[in-house]
Amino acid sequence: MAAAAAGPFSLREVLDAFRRCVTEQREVLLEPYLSGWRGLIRFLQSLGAVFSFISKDAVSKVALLEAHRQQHRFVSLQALVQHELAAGPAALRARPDSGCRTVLRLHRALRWLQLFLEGLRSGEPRTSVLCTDAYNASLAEHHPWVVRKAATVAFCALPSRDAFLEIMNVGSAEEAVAMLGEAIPYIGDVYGITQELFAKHKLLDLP
Ligand code: 1Q0
Repeated sequence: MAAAAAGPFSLREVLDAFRRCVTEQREVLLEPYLSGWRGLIRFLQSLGAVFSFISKDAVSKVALLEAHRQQHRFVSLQALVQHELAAGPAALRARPDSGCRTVLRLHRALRWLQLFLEGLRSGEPRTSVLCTDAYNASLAEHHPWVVRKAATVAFCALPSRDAFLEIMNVGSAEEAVAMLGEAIPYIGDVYGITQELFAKHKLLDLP
C-alpha cells in the first residue's frame, strides 16, 4: 500500500481500489475507498498549483477519515455510519468533524468524477466544458458562490482530453478510453450504495 503512494499516477490503481471497495454483502470498504481517493488526489496535484485549493480540501478530508478508521477500526462505511448514528441524529448533525459529513463531501465529489469520466469517454474534446457540466450537475449546488467561481476559473486550466488520456498512464488513447469504461461502473456502484445508505439514514443534508 505504501508503494502505491509513490511513482506516477495510474488510472489502473484507482480502478483497482474502487473495484476492491464493494463486498458481496454490498458494503463499502473504507481502506480501498480512501486509497482510491489518494490516487485521485495525486492526479489532481500533478495538474499544478491552480488546483491546490481543491486538493488541500480533499487531503484534509481523507486524513480525517483515515484517523477515524484507525481509531475505531472501522472496516466499512456502514460501520462508521452505525457508530456515529448511535449517538443520535442531533449529536451527529452538531459535529463539524464527523466521519459522516466528511464522507458526504467526498461522496458528492464522486458523483462529479463519475460524470466527468463519462464525459471524457464520450469524446468531447473540451475538458473544461466537461468538467464544468459535471460540476454543475453535482457539487455546485452544495458550494457557495465564491467556491463555484474559483472552481470554474480553475477548470479553464485543465489539460486537453488527449493529455488527460495520456497522464492516465494506461497506454494508447483507445486503451485509456477502454479503461474508463471499465472504471465508471465500479465508481457508480460505490456511489449508488453510499447514496442509498445516506438516504436511508437521512444523512444527505448533513451540515
Ligand atoms: C480535474 C479537475 C478536478 C476538479 C475537481 C472538481 C471538484 C471541484 C471542487 C471545488 C472544491 C473546492 C474546495 C473546497 C470545498 C469545500 O468547501 C467543500 C465542502 O467541504 P466543507 O468541509 O467546507 O463542507 N468540499 C468539497 O466539496 C469536497 C471537494 C473534494 C474534491 C476532490 C476532487 C478530487 C479530484 C480528483 C481529480 C480527478 C481527476 C479525474 C480524472 C483522472 C482520471 C482518473
